[in-house]
Amino acid sequence: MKVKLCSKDALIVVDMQRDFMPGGALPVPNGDAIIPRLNEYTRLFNERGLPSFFTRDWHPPDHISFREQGGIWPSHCVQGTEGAMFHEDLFVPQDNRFIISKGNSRDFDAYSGFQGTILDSLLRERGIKRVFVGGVATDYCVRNTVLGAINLGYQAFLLLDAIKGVDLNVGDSERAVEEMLLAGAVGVQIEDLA
Ligand code: VGL
Ligand code: ZN
Repeated sequence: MKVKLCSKDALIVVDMQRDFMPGGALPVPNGDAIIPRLNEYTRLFNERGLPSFFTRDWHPPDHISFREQGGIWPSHCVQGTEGAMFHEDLFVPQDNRFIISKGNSRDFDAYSGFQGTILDSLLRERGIKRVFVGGVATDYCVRNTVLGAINLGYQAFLLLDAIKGVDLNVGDSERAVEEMLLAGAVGVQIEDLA
C-alpha cells in the first residue's frame, strides 16, 4: 500500500522518554529498538516541511497513577527529572516540531496525547487532517492517542514498524493493534510512504 504524504499530514511520536526505555523506571521491553526507524520517519516529515509532535508523560512527583498514591505504575516521568527526558538517540528537529506534555495534573492521568493538551488545536490551526503515530506504549499511550485522533475526526495511520508495547498481560499490544485497526486506523510501514 502506498501513501503519498501531503501538506495535511503530521507525525506524532509518543512518549519516547528514558523512563519508558530499558533501564528506566517503567521500561517498555525493547522500547529503544524503534528509535532508528522513528528517526527515519521524523527526518522524512521534516524534509517535506511537515510538522512533528512529540508527546511526553510529564507527571508531578505525587501523581495519582503512581503506586504510592494507589495507582498501578511505579513512579515515572516526573517533571524535570532525567527519566522524563527524551532518549538521547531520539532525533528531535530544531524546527517545525512541538513538544506536548500530558499527565501534568496530579489528580488526572492522560494516556492520550489529546487529553488535557493543545494538540488538537495545534493540528487544526495547521490544517492537519491525517496523523501518523508511533512510539510507546502500543497498549497505552499509542492506543489512546490513535483512538483519540480518530474520535476527533483525523485519519490515523499506525506506524507498525515504530511501536512497542508493555504487555502487562500477554497479547495486550496485539489486541491494541487490532482495536486501532478496527476503529479505522490504517497500518503502514516506512516503505509504504511516498
Ligand atoms: C504510559 C503507562 C503510564 C505510556 C504512560 O506512555 O504508554 N504508560 N504512563
Ligand atoms: Zn504515565
